[in-house]
Amino acid sequence: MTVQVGVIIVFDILSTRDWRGKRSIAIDGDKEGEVHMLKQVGKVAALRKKINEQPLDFSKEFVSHTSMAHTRWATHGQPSERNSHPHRSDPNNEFLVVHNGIITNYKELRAVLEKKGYVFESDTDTECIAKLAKYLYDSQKAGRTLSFTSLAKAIAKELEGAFAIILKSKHYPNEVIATRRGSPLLIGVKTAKKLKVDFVDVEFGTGEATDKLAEDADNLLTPVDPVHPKVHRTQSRAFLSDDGMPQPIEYFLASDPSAVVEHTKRVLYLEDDDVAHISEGDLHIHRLRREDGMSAIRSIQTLEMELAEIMKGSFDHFMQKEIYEQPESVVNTMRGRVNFDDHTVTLGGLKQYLATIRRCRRIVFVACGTSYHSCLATRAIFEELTEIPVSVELASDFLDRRCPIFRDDVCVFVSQSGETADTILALRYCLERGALVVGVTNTVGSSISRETHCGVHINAGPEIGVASTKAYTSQYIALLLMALQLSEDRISMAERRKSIIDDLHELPRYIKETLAMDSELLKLAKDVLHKEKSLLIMGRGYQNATCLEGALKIKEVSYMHSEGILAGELKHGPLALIDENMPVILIMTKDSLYPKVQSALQQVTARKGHPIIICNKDDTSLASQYHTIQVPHVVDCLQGILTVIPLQLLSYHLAVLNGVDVDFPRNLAKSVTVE
Ligand code: UD2
Ligand code: MG
Repeated sequence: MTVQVGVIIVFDILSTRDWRGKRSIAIDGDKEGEVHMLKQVGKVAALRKKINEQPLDFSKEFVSHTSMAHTRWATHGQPSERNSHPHRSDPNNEFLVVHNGIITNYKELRAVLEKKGYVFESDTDTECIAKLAKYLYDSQKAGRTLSFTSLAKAIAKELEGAFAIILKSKHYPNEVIATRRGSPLLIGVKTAKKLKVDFVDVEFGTGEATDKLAEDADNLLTPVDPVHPKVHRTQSRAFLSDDGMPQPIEYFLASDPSAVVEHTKRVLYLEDDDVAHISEGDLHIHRLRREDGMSAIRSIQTLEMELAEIMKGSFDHFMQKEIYEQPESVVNTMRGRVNFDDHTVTLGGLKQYLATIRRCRRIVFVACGTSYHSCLATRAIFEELTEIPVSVELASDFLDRRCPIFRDDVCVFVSQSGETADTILALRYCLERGALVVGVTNTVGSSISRETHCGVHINAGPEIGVASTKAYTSQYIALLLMALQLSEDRISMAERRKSIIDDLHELPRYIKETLAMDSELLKLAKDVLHKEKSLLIMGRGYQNATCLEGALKIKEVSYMHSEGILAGELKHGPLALIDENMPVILIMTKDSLYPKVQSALQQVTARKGHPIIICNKDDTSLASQYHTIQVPHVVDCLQGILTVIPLQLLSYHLAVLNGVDVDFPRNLAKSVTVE
């Protein structure tokens, strides 16, 4: 009986939805040991086109049992064909690997392997895994055959950092290895008939240590599993059908369930350091040794959810998920750009243009909505650090006014999607007038990214909720990094820059602390604000942008009226609104304007207002008299990141309480591609 077996590997579903970067595929050819590998930068459609253009006929059926594909741009190296996965051990493609995560000791491994004569072809951290595989394979004693599993265990032992890896090799035809540490990896199982049992037993090794790369690779040969790969093993119980017979089966290895759900809803999640081996239609899961408390089975679960739900994970809405992603998304914005030890910032996208920007007459920020607020939030620090005059423009108004723009202006266009119509029109307008145009966007390959001279990708990851949250904090940081980079030659700013960079380092921790107040904010929304018709949010200086952004969030997702008010403007009009019934949030963090905000507080309380105060944790004077929301204290120009988060959470809770479809509020679209 022949059993059809297939293994398909899809990494990073978000990228297959044309999110960013580089795409590639490797599949076995008809001849023994033949592997076809195709790589393409750009969208998945571009790879499809390239496949269709091959002299080799890709529309015919290959008798192939395994193939791998990768769709992500990595953290190392430019997105280019050279840097796309799979990476290979050598020109004969003896070992091929796809990888998510970061190998932190890749420089050391690369140095060792280069000494041994390996020639590296890419700038990636991943390539060292393929080279290491070949090195370890080749150094086994003649006549002994190392199983693919033992080899994989030996490789994993040498790797540091976070990884999910898929490995195939012409030495182990029709076999695949999958292992992980710290990065997600799962196996989808597709069979025609029901499975006999819904779990796979974990097979524990004897625990022999496999040796360091630098030492003799002999020890690697400890035959944990010395069975020749070609020899058919007993099939594990799980993959027999109800009647106990082997059955056709397909496996899908992926980093995210959303990648496989269209093929199968039966998935099994690997644990850290599991080594999954697929061969001859059978899946075995191995571990080096048995650990206390570690389950001896991996259960095959059925995904009950639809695609959107799977991507939301344990959150109810994308907006909520994205708010909670901020400790990581801000790190992704800084990753590879900030050196916290020597207090320097390097934005690769601006390198060539720094001198031009420093020489400019003024900087004009142009944006809409939340992106406009991120410009407002960073304007003061830009002016302080660079000493270049900065103006901030709403794209629609900028165009309406046909604002004068000259050759020595630098115009910065900020947009999450990079497709905001008004912002693009303003961009083209400035381009025509000879200004240097700079983009700040979350979307690689977007119109703004392509049409600007240079720019910065904020790398916040895809934002799906219509109300922008993590893109705001990442734009904020990207703009701040720009100011830091532009001012690197100013000795007088050294201390200031150092204190900002030190606090950037602590920011993820502070964001987590702020998110921990969520239940308090839910209570505030439920007990106090939910019943109200309107909410005023006041502050000044760095917090003016927070007030406007907080009010925008509340309006757009909860449909409650809200207004951000510059506290300095109170007595010029808004004070007339204040009485004992008007809900007010006052942002009063400890910076140089604190005394002025104190006087705003007095103006409000003198009219019998009862403001809720967003203040710093170390400001104990307010808590006894007012309802306070306490956020960690950071350097003034970063404080706005921590004050906006409670307002994001509040708006989210108000929206849910009001029964709004949070991710898709009425009348609004994610990318506003119309004027
Ligand atoms: C680049 C790579 C990144 C990694 C890193 C290693 C891209 C997209 N990023 O990140 O994958 O290899 O180098 O050092 O290749 N740009 C615009 N307009 C915009 C935004 C960006 O023209 O609105 C340009 C920018 O000037 C640069 C390129 O796009 O030439 C990439 O920008 P980036 O911010 O992603 O650059 P970097 O160096 O952080
Ligand atoms: Mg460009």
